[in-house]
Amino acid sequence: MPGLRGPSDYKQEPSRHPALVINAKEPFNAEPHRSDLVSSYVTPVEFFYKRNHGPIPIVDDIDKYSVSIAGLIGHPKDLYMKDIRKLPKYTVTATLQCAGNRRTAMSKTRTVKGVGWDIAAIGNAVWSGAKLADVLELVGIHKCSHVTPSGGKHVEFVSIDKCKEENGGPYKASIPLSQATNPEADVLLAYEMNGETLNRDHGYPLRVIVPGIIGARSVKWLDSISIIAEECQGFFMQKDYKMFPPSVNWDNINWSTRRPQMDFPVQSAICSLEDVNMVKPGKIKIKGYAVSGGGRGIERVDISIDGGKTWAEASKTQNPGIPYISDAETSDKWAWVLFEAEADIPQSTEIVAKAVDIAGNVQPENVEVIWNLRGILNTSWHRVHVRIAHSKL
Ligand SMILES: Nc1nc2c(c(=O)[nH]1)N[C@H]1C(S)=C(S)[C@@H](COP(=O)(O)O)O[C@H]1N2
Ligand SMILES: [Mo]
Repeated sequence: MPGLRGPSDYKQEPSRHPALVINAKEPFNAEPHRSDLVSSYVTPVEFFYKRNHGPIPIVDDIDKYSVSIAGLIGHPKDLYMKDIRKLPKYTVTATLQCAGNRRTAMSKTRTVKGVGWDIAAIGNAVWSGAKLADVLELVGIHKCSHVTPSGGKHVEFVSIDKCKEENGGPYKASIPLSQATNPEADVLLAYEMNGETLNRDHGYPLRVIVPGIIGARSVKWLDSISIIAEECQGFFMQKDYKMFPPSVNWDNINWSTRRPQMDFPVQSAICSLEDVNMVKPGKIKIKGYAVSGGGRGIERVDISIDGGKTWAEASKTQNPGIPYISDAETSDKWAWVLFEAEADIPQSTEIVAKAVDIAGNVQPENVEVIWNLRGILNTSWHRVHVRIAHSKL
């Protein structure tokens, strides 16, 4: 692709904030400290987790950069940035979460394979760009289509980065055509993040944002779009990011038995406390995030200060000054809520958070029952241990 290129080494990586916790250096995978994650509703770009599978691509000439759209359609087309910017610009606040978020805690039950993430492989940003539904209309695909006349049912996004899992080929993923062409699904080809031009780590010059599903489908550094009959056959759709039952191990795994994970379940985590914090006896603040997939709002966040025996409800917020209502038009349906509770901690204890979404889905109590060999979707109750530091009189 002229204008955009994927390097084969790590000599030209962008600079990153020194406060990030680096889980892997090459490819670069990092998350903020949990306490930095909940200091604002919108995650600052420098504190937004970075999840890469290869070296970061380079734009040599933005005027030459184009996205080709081809496959099972009548009129293939190359779209330049100016064509994409000409389409109506939409702004969507959406939380992106890596399916591997909280993997390290799952590993403690039984070893799992993958980058070890704490609880901050998640972030909430304001994304702006063109709606994919509008882009696809330019190549003759109507809004809310399930299939194109020539049998296209999926929309594949192909990048330009060199990934070792793809034997040096690019990262790719697909979503159903019905989601891609549904304006209400808010799928974007985004060129801005938090009101600024997308930076290299997050997909400059153009990335896909698919709200409400695992981050793996929001392809960065978009090079081409292909309308295909079956879902994408790439590594990250077929040999990764699938959820297996706890009985499946590396000796008996059969990848084709499971669907690629798309939607994510209800999730929450406490970010104001580390495991194990020493706190003074008395009132402490318990703050964190809660989010669910599929645009399902958060109905409730329950907090326990006795390891899950008794519970109290936390308060929830999104935008300052606007009360959060789980299914209201005024709420950001694709975004997390931040929660807060105050509690008196008389003795050393386990503090627990669990969220409930508007469908009544609740996080599972234990990680053991959802353990899976790839360590994805750890949404078990989040627990932190605090110890009381008794000052000597
Ligand atoms: N081209 C490309 N797109 C990609 C990836 C990648 O490695 N290459 N990683 C995916 C994964 S697994 C996640 S969780 C998100 C992370 O996006 P971020 O780095 O902007 O937080 O991007 C997705 N898109
Ligand atoms: Mo991910």
